[in-house]
Amino acid sequence: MNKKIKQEARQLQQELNHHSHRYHVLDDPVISDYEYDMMLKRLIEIEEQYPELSTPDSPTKRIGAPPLDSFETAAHSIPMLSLDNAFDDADIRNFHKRSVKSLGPDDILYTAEPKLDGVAVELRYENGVLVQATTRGDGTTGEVITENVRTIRSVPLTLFSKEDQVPSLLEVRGEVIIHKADFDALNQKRLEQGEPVFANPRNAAAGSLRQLDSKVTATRPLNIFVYGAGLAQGINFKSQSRMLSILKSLGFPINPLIQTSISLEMVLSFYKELEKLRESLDYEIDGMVVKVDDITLQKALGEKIKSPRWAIAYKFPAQQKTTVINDIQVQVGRTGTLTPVAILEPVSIGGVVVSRATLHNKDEILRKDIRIGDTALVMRAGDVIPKVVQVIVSKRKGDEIAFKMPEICPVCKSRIQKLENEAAVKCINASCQAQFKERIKHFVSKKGFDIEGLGKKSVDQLVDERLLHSFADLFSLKNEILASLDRMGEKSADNLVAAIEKSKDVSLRRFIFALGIDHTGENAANLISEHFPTIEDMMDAGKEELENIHGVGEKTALAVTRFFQSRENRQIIELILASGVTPHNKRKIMDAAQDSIFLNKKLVLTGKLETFTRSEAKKKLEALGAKVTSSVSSKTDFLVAGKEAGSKLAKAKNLNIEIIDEAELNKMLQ
Ligand code: I6G
Repeated sequence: MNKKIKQEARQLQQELNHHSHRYHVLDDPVISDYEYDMMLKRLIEIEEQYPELSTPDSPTKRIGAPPLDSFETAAHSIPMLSLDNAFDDADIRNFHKRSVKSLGPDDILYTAEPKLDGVAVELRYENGVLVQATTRGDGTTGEVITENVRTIRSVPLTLFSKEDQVPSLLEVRGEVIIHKADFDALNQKRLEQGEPVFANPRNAAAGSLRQLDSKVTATRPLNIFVYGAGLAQGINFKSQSRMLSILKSLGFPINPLIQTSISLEMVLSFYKELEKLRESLDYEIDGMVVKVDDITLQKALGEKIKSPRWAIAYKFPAQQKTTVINDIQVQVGRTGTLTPVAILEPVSIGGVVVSRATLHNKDEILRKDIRIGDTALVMRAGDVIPKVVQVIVSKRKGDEIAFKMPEICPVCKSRIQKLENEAAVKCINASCQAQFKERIKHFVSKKGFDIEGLGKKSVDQLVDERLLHSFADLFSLKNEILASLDRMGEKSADNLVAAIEKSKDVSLRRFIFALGIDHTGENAANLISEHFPTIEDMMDAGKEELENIHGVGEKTALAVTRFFQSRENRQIIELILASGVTPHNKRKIMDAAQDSIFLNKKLVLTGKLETFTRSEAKKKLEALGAKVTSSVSSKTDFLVAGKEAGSKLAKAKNLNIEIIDEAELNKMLQ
């Protein structure tokens, strides 16, 4: 192998790790997804040809390794203790008093952080490279989950450190979490695929980390925040706050809400602030962790058998309450699935009144033995739909009624069917109004056409008023008719029509997702859209072609082909396209970029453009693989000079850079 290839591989690995950190940790990418994908593609090619260059810290390791038969275990160098709990301010004041009594001065400074509701892990870096990741386990010994943790994009595979400052050993501790929105999408996908749903984001994170096949873990939206260190050699931390800033500079994600070096009173007010913030955070927290900041003081306070004396968890009140199940109703979903829903005696949980809870399916009701009239423990967690945790059997009076799944659809009254190997039962009447309403809601939802102002009630109203008979009707709704509806008015009607018009510029990915085809959630829609340049290509594809797309399963392939076999569905899509909907596609853009003259070229735009705005031009050029920057340098390949171009034009001339005007640009774009 020549030296050049070796160098190229190392450089790609370093650059990709750097850009992955900018994207997943700093949320500040400086290159396009396309550029990243192209670099990764090249690295995969090299590593396939020269496997010896595929080092443990190579970004190609993010996609998973061959499956394991079982997990090995490893002892923690320093036990991962648990935390004592505090339940009110008095408990925290007592914690402070005990610390003062032991240490002397009463002006102890603390660090306070949100207590993430995830899975604790330890990451071991030797000479700056991630070599092992373990679960907390029983605190002394954990399971080795290195390959799974390598797939988490926000975990650095190598530490960001100057060569002479890399710690010879560093164990970092943190919490693996799944964001609420990602959790909802994951569960939605599992429901669509007939798999059991995860109870909460923590369970989903734990289940994902315990996969023997790391390729499965790689498909789960895991994230990490780190909060501390285990054994460390060649690096010294003076305080908790210094440790956090050093860990941040080494490339680890640190929770941005953490408060460092604060007084006891500030700790208590931060707790109140966190309680208020909790609902709006996009990940789940169940309290706050308070730590004595100075590590010399931490050492002086020491540890008990199971928990440190220098830290404590101030828990939030439980998000669970008991209430009575007044009824169990059956809701019809967009694919016809009947979902039983508990109608609850309204109860306030964490400041929100809860009156319904999902029961998922009849097997779940049987498993939990849920009956109408039962007193039940109900849980609400963030944005997740409230659910019944368990019934309190001791509160039964004997008049509770067992639930029976109806044999006909509660809305259209047609017969229902139980599908083989699935817990769900379905209304199979394709023109069931309840299904149709849900399909429209899905079509216009945020992840679909994202039509602002078209909420659930408005969809029900439009269907009830017989203004919608298919997706295509949405695009011919008229202001005057909408304005005459109850609770609408002229202004809302105009806004709605404008929002519908805006939604016509939609990605192929969203278009496919919006169609609500069975087993075709966001992920499948994305994979399919990357494969087919246009919707027409997708409509004409056979099951085999769809199945051959990596990540698309048989069920999805079958559902998609069935969907497009229907003449009615094809006609609806044709009508949608005829109304001006233009699905655009990354694959098409990537194909176009492959042979574009702008690929990897650096461009600067200056002066006034007439056929498009500066940002439109930038978008177009970037889609073709160009990098558009704001200042001219010797590295600039082209300067696009519009009318009244000034100093940039002069500089480009000076540097002998190729200058093109708007007409030429248009020609080149074509
Ligand atoms: O900062 C922390 C967050 C979460 C912790 C912690 C934790 O457990 C899940 N546990 C300990 C023992 C310490 N800090 C010191």
